[in-house]
Amino acid sequence: MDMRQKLQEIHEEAKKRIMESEGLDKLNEVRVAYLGKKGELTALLKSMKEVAPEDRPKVGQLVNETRKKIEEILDETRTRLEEAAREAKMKEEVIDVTLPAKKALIGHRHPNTIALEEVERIFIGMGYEVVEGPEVEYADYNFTKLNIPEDHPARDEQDTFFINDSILLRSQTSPVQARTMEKGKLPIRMIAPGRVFRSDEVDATHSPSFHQIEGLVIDKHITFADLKGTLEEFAKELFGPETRTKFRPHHFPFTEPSAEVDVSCFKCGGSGCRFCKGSGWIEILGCGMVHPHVLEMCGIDPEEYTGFAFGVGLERIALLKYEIDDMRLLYENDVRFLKQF
Ligand code: 2NL
Repeated sequence: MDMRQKLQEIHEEAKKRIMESEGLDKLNEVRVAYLGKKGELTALLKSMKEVAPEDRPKVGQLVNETRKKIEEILDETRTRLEEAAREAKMKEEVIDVTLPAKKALIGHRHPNTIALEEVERIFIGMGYEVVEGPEVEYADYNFTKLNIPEDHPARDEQDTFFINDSILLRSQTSPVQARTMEKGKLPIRMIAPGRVFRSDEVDATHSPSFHQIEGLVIDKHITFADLKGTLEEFAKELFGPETRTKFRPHHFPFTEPSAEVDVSCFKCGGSGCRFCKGSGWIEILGCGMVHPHVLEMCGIDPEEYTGFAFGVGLERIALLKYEIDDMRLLYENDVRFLKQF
């Protein structure tokens, strides 16, 4: 058979098979079949000895040309197939940026924390220190040094969680202040925030564990006027500049005289509403001049120094400020509740 015709046939056939190749693997098979060591073109070159010597250069050139042509189509097709494969892969990996993102649930500061930080900010602004102390206390610091004698009803098992005769879960944060006074570094301007415990039934306004912030100022010449001015300023900062305060006589064993403080209702301004139960006033704290006996028991000379103290329920402030009607909501830590403040 004519060499030229044979080569033409191989070329046509190879071209057809290349065009029909569906992937890079198939294409490689075709390349091996025609251009490989045992491929058709190689076989043809080997059969050159059958060609007349004078025709050999011409035939050799033809074989090489055919080889080149086949290589060209192979290259083109490989590029095309690679491109197609790349595009298919891209399509598969495409990111749908319109898909809604997974919502990341973030935590939230507790209303107690927000209220505490607000109270701390106000008193730090007036030069107070924030001091903390143990939740498990000696009855001595929780009661005796605060002028609550052995037979006082506040010591009753009904109110206080005792660990044994002399150790208990503190029922107020005053022991922190008693400890500070005992250290003897005067003057004192401090607040003591923290968890306290009382054996109360749970309801909308009570819990066996809640938080208190107590304040204490001890210096020479401290008077009830200092107490009034300080707490009036505190109330204005906490509830707004229009807030008025009312000091009602009261009794605490650790202060004399003592008072309870009401603030004008920040909802109705004092005219009376559902929030203040029609009275126009809301009770927020207890206070008084530190009892001389307390000063004495804590190592301070009441002839030289006087002082005032006060106690606020943190939960009470949080409930009022954020208009929460049930204290139990503060202890559930439901994010749907917490994220509202
Ligand atoms: C209230 C009343 C009060 C104090 C706490 C106090 C502490 C020391 C000495 C004297 Cl070390 N007093 N604390 C004084 C008056 C009232 O709390 O109703 N708290 C929620």
